[in-house]
Amino acid sequence: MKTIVPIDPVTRLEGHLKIEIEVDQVGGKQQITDARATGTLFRGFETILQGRSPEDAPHITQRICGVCPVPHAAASVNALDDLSGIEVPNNAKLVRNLVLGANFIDSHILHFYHLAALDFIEGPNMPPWQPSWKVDKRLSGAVTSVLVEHYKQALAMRRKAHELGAILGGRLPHTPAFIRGGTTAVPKSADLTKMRTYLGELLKFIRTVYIPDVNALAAAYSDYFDIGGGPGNLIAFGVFDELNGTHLLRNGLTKSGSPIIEPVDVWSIKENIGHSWYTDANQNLNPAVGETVPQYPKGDAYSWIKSPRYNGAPFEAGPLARMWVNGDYRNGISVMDRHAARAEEALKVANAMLVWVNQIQVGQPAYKQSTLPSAGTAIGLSEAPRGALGHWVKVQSGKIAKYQIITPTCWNASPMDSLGVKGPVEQALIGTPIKDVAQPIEALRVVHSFDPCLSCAVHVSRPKEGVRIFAIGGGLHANV
Ligand code: NFE
Repeated sequence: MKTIVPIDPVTRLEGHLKIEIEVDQVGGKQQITDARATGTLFRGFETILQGRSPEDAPHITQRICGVCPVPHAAASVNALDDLSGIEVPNNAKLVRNLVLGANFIDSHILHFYHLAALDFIEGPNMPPWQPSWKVDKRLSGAVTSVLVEHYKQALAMRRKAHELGAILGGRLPHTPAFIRGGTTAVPKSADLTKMRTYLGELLKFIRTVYIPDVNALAAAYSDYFDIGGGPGNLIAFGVFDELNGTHLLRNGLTKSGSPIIEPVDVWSIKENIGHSWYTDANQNLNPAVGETVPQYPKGDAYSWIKSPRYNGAPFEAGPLARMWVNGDYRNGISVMDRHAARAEEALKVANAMLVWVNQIQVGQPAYKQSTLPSAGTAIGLSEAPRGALGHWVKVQSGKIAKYQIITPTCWNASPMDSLGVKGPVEQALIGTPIKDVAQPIEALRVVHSFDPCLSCAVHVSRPKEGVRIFAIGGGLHANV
């Protein structure tokens, strides 16, 4: 007999995600036979940006999310640099890499210890860790105590990553330093010395604590190398400019986990809204001409997230996609491979940051003056910790006429498209064994492995308290 299990909200992620799973017996095994992922808030940032100065975009788009603001600044300044037709000085590339890299390290440590690990280990016997689902916790009390201790250490490490990024970012999480043409930071020798110290501490933690803990979890839950695969299509836009014109993590995509990597053609990206609460007039548009016009309710739509598709197919974005495309990690595509690739990527980025610190030329500029044309279009591609991030901007009469953003969680947690093809998280859930439908922890393990961030994927804009103008889909509602 089929059981429908709603998990609403899914906790230990940023924002509001609802998962509905259908559980049934297949070949004598109880497993997920269908799944729906719902982003339950509307993102208004595209409309907020219209009519603003393009120079505001790096600062406003960072407010999309407190976990990955720096990538939004990076994508946005990439678009504005492109619009100005300039290449920023080497020091600017390095400063941007270092601030973004600090955000990656912070985010990856956060994800493993504070968001995902508690699906596998029992937290301390007090709120907010209890009550919890008591099912399939395989690690001994002694190993669990060590991991809980590392959970606390990880908080201190995240603070260090923030402080590291703030040295040249000015402050984090939302850096004011990323501007068109470069950065506001003027690196000094003392800054570089401080950064080396922070990086030494973070590298030690990644090597001696984070990666061994992921390995310990992987050994105890090795069946999770066969659970949560999804469509097997991986996409990466490329990130961290090297001074030789390449990226530390290259641009590319692969279909069905093939080792053959193709370059990403951004014109092959379209946002399907067949099951998203947006008007059907805007079906299947490339983000360069995309629209964000809400329509709620709408037929059998079930999410505020659109469905980005590449040549019509869903793609997974994230550390595993980047590391696979780059040739650094090709063990497989699964729950545990996502954790392993994320930890390996943290090490790769931290090591590269030491090189970038040494490449900074004190006294050389980190900013190049240029003029922003009063009209034009541009694309800013980057990578956030959770995956491929794109900003598409159109400027008219010196103001933003159109702005579209596709975030990693839009790729990963997208709903079914108009052809009935489900998004990567939904596909990854199907086939997952479930021991106890009242405590479907296995589903959470699959969802969390993607590190979803619904703040990035969907947002709500809210006028002042008491203002009665907030309407979606034609209805008028009091704003309380
Ligand atoms: Ni809000 Fe984000 C990242 C972006 S995910 S965390 O990483 O962009 O959609």
